[in-house]
Amino acid sequence: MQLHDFYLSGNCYKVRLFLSLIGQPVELLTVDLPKGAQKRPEFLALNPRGQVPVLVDDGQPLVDSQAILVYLARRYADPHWYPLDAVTEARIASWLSLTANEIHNGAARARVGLKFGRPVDLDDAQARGRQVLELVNAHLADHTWLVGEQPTIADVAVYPYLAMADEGGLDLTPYPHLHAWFARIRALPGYVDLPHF
Ligand SMILES: N[C@@H](CCC(=O)N[C@@H](CS)C(=O)NCC(=O)O)C(=O)O
Repeated sequence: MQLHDFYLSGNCYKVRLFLSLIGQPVELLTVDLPKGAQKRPEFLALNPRGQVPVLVDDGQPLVDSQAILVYLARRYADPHWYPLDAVTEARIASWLSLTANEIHNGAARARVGLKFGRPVDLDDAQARGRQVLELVNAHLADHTWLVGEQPTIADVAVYPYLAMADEGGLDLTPYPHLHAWFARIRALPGYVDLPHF
């Protein structure tokens, strides 16, 4: 199994974290995003979207961090990570969607603007980021994990960009339930630390 990876990417970290949590070895292949390696023909042949992460397993390329979590959970992980129950699956899907839309366009985009110097509407991204921080903090006031009684891929998908939201200029101090959840995730066996600049 190989992961086409960029260390500072939260989406790549998400996959590295889950692989480590489930004890699945992987070969990391760095894609040099600052040099535009993700737009070269050989990479586009693997992922026409021109983005990392890409997981290659049994010769099959799989793109998009949420899709990769689904694949890894179904194929390799203990069922609690992605239970086979229609309501639970739908609830997990809703958090994966939140990650791909509201978190991507909020906390993640603000971080890309401040840390990678990309042109973004910082005020808009931070406002979206704060909305999600408030939403997830409120949800966690009476939930240990985002869905159900055990950690699932929803926690793995949502955690990275919220835990790194300060790198997008968002103040994390007003969200005690988020901090308690961060601590529960960091205590999981196999946890690996967030990427640092
Ligand atoms: N929905 C995708 C988003 C992937 C994504 O935005 N990847 C970024 C790194 S975090 C990337 O490759 N950016 C380079 C580019 O778009 O040129 C996922 O969750 O994997």
